Amino acid sequence: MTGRPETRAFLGLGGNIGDPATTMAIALRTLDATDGVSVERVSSLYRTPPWGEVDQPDFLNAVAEVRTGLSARELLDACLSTERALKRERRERWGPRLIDLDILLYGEERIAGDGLEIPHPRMLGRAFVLVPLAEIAPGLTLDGLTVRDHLSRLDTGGIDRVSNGTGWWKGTGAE
Ligand code: GSY
Repeated sequence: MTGRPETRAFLGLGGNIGDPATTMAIALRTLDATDGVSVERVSSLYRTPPWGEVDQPDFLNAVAEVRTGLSARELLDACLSTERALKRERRERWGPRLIDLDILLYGEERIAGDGLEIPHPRMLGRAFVLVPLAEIAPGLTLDGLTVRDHLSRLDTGGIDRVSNGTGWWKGTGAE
């Protein structure tokens, strides 16, 4: 408990090295066990064609909704330490990665500076973010349009849902 009112935040997860589904599941369980963070909803897992540097393996992507009493900065620190614990290695800017854990939205706040930019500046142009976000929050409004509407403007070709459900991260064998 932090004493701060709780905020609903959305996190984007992605990876394309090793076993990204397991790495992302461990990341979500680590965050859920963090004081002041509760993972409320998680999208299915999606296989997505690489954006940016296209000569690399497909990614797995997902989006999670968390309830948190942490500030945006504290939530970012929790994401970064989770990434570090998973021995993430940053390589090329748009290249392969073990796991990426990004804050997409933090309530309705707009934050810029000190290493934080929320809403995530590129999220509305990325189908690999909006497809899983639209699964768990289709009616959420951003810049006057719903997530569903933003998604309808993007090419979703090559994106496939690869989990049977949304329990893939819990480590119980349930998908
Ligand atoms: O944070 C973005 C990492 N990334 C991704 C990704 O997560 N998914 C897909 N499909 N392409 C990507 N390119 C980069 S960089």
